[in-house]
Amino acid sequence: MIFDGFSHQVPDIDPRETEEWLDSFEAVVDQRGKSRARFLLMKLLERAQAAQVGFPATVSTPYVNTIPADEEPWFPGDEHLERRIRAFIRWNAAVMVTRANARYSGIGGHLSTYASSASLYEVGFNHFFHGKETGLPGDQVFFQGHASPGIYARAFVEGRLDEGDLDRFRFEIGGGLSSYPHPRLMPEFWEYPTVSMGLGPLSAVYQARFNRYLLNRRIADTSASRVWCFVGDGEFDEPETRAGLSLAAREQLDNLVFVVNCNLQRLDGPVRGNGKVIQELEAELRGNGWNVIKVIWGSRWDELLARDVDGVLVNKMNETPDGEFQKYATESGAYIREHFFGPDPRLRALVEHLSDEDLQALPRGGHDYRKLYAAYRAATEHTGAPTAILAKTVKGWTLGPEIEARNATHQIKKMSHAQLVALRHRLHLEDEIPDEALEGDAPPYYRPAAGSPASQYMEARTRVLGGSLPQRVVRGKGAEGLPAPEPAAWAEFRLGSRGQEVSTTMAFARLLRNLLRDPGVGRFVVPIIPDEGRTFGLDALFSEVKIYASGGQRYTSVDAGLLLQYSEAKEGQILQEGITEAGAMASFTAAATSYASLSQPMLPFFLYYSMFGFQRVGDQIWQCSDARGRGFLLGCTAGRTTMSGEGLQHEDGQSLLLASAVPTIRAYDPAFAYEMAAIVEHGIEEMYGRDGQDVLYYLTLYNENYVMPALPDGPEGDEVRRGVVDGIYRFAGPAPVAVEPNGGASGTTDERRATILFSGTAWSAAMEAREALAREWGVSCEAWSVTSYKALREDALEIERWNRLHPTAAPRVPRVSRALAASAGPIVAVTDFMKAVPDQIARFVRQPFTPLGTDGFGRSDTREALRRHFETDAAHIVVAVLAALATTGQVKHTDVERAIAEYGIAADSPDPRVS
Ligand SMILES: Cc1ncc(C[n+]2csc(CCOP(=O)(O)OP(=O)(O)O)c2C)c(N)n1
Ligand SMILES: [Mg+2]
Repeated sequence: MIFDGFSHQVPDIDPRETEEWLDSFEAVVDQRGKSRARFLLMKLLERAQAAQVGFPATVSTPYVNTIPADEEPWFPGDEHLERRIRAFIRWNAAVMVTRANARYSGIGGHLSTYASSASLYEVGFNHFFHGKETGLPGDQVFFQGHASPGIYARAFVEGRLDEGDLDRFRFEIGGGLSSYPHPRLMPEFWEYPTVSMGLGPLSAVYQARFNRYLLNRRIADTSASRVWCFVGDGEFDEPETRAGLSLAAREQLDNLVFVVNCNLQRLDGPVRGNGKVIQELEAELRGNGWNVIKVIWGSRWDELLARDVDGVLVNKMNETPDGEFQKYATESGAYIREHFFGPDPRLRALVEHLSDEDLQALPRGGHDYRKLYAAYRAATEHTGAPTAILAKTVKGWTLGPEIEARNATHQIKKMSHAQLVALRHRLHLEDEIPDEALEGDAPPYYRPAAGSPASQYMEARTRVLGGSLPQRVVRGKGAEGLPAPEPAAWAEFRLGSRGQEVSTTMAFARLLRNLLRDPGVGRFVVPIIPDEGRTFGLDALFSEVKIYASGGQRYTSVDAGLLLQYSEAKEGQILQEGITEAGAMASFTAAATSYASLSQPMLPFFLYYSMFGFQRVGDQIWQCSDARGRGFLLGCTAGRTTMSGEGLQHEDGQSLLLASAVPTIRAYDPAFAYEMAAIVEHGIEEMYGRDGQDVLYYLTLYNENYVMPALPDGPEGDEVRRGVVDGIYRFAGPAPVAVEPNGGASGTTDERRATILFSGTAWSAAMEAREALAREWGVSCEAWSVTSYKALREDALEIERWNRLHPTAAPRVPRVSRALAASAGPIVAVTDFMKAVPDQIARFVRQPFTPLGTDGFGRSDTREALRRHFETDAAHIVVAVLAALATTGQVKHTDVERAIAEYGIAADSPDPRVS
């Protein structure tokens, strides 16, 4: 009981009156039973609400429809035609999957998810979903991924797809219809990838929030747009599905509707066999402040409920677990009469006038078009909170007794001849599908003729609603609408930090400020932070561009009056998400795809602790990439040894490796401010320049302070900048070697050459080693900055492939091989990330290659101790260079041993990867 003990905290100003109320309540419980007591309490609460007596929300209501039958609105559509259209779509969806699996057994597809939700979609398509042809952004609809066959089937019936398209469902190579919603594969159709359970609902919440953000900032008119998100009841178990619920209510997102397809089943079996998923979700959503509309029973139950004067029917509904309801969906009317209505004579009497067939046909609310219309209408009229429609359905509905509500239904991918004949009968399609057409492997599709009443009706509805969905449109692609920043934004980074010690994170914060101040692009920049703004030096922006707060700042900030104050505003620009990388990533995706979804290019920068990016929200990054997002991910406090004082869970040495798996990520590990600035400048140009590419940039940013070098002047500087973007450039040429090498290392200095590659903060150890090698060991090293191993590897793989497929043409040379062709001696590559990061290029250089990196769990200590531990400090670089030279005889093995001893390296200490 949530109020247990609660009233003791409040003074009782009239104990006698209290006693009287409690006594009468107890009398009701004793004499009339618990149901009656519950009913009276509900009535009281309703009265309290009507009288505006504030009271915490009750989170649970009886297991009946939220909208009473007598409050249902008039249905404005043509019910008969809509039923016919639904039948056509149902048929085509089932046939499409069946044909695909006849052609290639195992190609997959789903029959029963859409079969359960056809009415949920159709009421939306016919009456609520706004398209994009009015010039406004329209509605954003997130479809359940596994319902895709039905969405294609509708597009076919509308004439947007043809039979050839449907026959290539899941044959994606060469452009067939994609298994699930993938904008990457079908960029003119799907907008939102949803199939990784939970990501759709999370994205939908933040999309609705982003629509409000753009509206409040007066950047795009999203006032007429609504976000519809179709969610499975099983999908609700994903933490991501639940992750955005409270934000949606807090932000009063009445532009958001969740339609939860409560077919009571997931893949393996019931979602809550022993419980009631609808009741559970109702409580959770109401508890979070959502408006919840339950659509549990179809119209034919209305009459029974009206006659349920003593509440036995509602009681039975309340008490029956989902597992039983699932069973009833597969059983005969006689079984239902016996087991559901049977045990209680009053209940049995209630359905005496109904035949067994009638009982079996008592439908669930999610298949009742009028009930659904009423719910959608109420959802669109509700203000001040998001709405969730909990619609009870049967998984596999209409597909026949072998499929409907069976535990295996999710996996059934084919219908037999007999099952198709039964489906045709159930859908009343005998006139449309002749018997002979059902012989053989390829049951026919059906599309109403152009000009037929069904076709005209669909066209008219689509016209009224502003165009068909789903549809992905990119208007004003590229630079239109997003001006390039002025040169002043970048200028200072070419000069270096002029003696001042700064970090790349600080430099980035400055660059972000410059971009925000840019007269053209500034207002389209979206800084996104999950509660680490201060850590990354962004707190100055709080007062400058303000934190977005839909209701403005309703309190006096504790630091009001100070120069740097925590300022929230309705037109604030920063999305301060709080501690939710998942939420922040969903915001990022909304902003990164806004050039398409809302025809409004935006420039998002999402800054986070690098460890909590690819590792924590990797699937969302993949989703953003699928959605063709454009924007910048900034992995701050990067490196396994650079951020001292955190530890195993914080010290990131793998994000660059994880990033290497995402095809559209450009991953960079800059060492200096001018590198970072050149990368961002190029990224903006690549995303929103002449031929706008759907790419995401990932930059690691460190918090180690050092003097940032200046970019060389003139053409040399231009070449460096090109190298930075391409992934590699020479930072320092061969070091002059002392004539008398200290310690008498053997061999001539001519032979003792080596190349050190560094990235990010590893630059300082690399340069220190280069100096020591020249001064003490007679080895002349050049040093290269590798800003992107990923870019170099991708280029090399592309060229390798080209060479393989063009055997008689002159072979091409990968960029990295060309760059390092003239570099002498072995290569030692040092990074603050795992060794696998530099290893990405090892195959493409001719020199012996030694990576030094930070494999293993991170830990807290000083940078020096950590770099010694992970063997990436200058001493280890020196030893690695000498050891590599020793294998070719330029250095004696005993000299390497001497170096190990001189630097105090414990040769037999455990490998840091496993220690
Ligand atoms: C993250 C993730 N885990 C697992 C799956 C595999 N999967 C696909 S559909 C499904 C069951 C879906 O059940 P529900 O959400 O109730 O949808 P329904 O088909 O019943 O409408 C599962 C487990 C997935 N797609 N994504
Ligand atoms: Mg389900």
